[in-house]
Amino acid sequence: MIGILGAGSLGRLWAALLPQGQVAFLPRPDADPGAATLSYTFESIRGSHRTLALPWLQSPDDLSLLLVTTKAGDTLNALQHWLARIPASVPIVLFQNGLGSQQAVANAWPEHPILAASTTEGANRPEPNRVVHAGTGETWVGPLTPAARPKLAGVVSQLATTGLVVHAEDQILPRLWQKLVVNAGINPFTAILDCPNGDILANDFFLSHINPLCNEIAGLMAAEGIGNPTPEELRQRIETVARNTARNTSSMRGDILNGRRTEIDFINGYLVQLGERLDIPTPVNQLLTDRVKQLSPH
Ligand code: NAD
Ligand code: KPL
Repeated sequence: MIGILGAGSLGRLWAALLPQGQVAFLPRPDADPGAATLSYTFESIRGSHRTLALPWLQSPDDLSLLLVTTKAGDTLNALQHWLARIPASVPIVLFQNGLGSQQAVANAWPEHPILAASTTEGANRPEPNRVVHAGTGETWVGPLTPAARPKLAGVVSQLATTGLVVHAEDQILPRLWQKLVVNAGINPFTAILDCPNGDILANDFFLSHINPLCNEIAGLMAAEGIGNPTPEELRQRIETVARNTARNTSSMRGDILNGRRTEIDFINGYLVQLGERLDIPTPVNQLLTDRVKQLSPH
């Protein structure tokens, strides 16, 4: 059985596309113990609809793979509740955006096969029981702990049964950084300016902060040995994604509009903490983190 911890937009997307009968959700500790299944309507990328009723996991012993699709800030707690009961051989794939939560999980359970995924699939939940596969992309999966290395090929083939494009990636950290750069350069601006992704590009606040932001990130990447991109290359990458997703509401703006906690601590906030460890000043990341925190509940 493939377990999914975090029955939100992304978790329900994978659950809808994995072979039915082989997938179950792990309940929240506060879940209604009486509910036998989780029902929702799934709208595919081609616009077709189907209604699903997926079971809650009966026993952790049944798990062959666990996908963790909680938000970054919930992941450690959510896993803490389950990990003592999950057989130590079960691969655990972390789907969180940003950085920091993945390392925290790998450090807490170094003997487990822990993997991280970076995905450009997009899913949202316009109503509580309606999940939309809004954009299709690619998913890279790679090991975080030594025990995950021999599991990588098997995990990738299980995920590929969805029909989504899934790649094995030995060096997952640089992949996670690539997404982090894009999220750090788009998400806080859209949240602060309360605008769709594309609208940041002509805004004075973005224009006055993007170069110093990219300088900070390039300095951190060089110090961490994550390639050696120039600030200009980072800016181009950020602006290309903002143009390609111009009408999107970013996940961070969406969180603020819905009164939810954002993932800022794992995006620009992670870069601030890394800067403190490496003695590299990060005033723009700090400013963006502070401004987003003023807007969201913590
Ligand atoms: P979401 O808020 O829709 O889903 C998270 C789910 O986790 C919620 O249903 C919540 O109830 C559940 N949860 C929280 N604590 C839990 C616990 N202790 N036990 C069990 N469940 C718990 O978020 P999402 O959009 O699905 O995103 C999940 C992660 O995936 C985020 O880190 C996000 O950045 C990343 N991501 C999302 C997408 C996407 O398209 N939605 C794409 C790429 C990456
Ligand atoms: O990943 C995203 C997000 O919203 O978190 C981007 C790439 C900015 C697309 O909206």
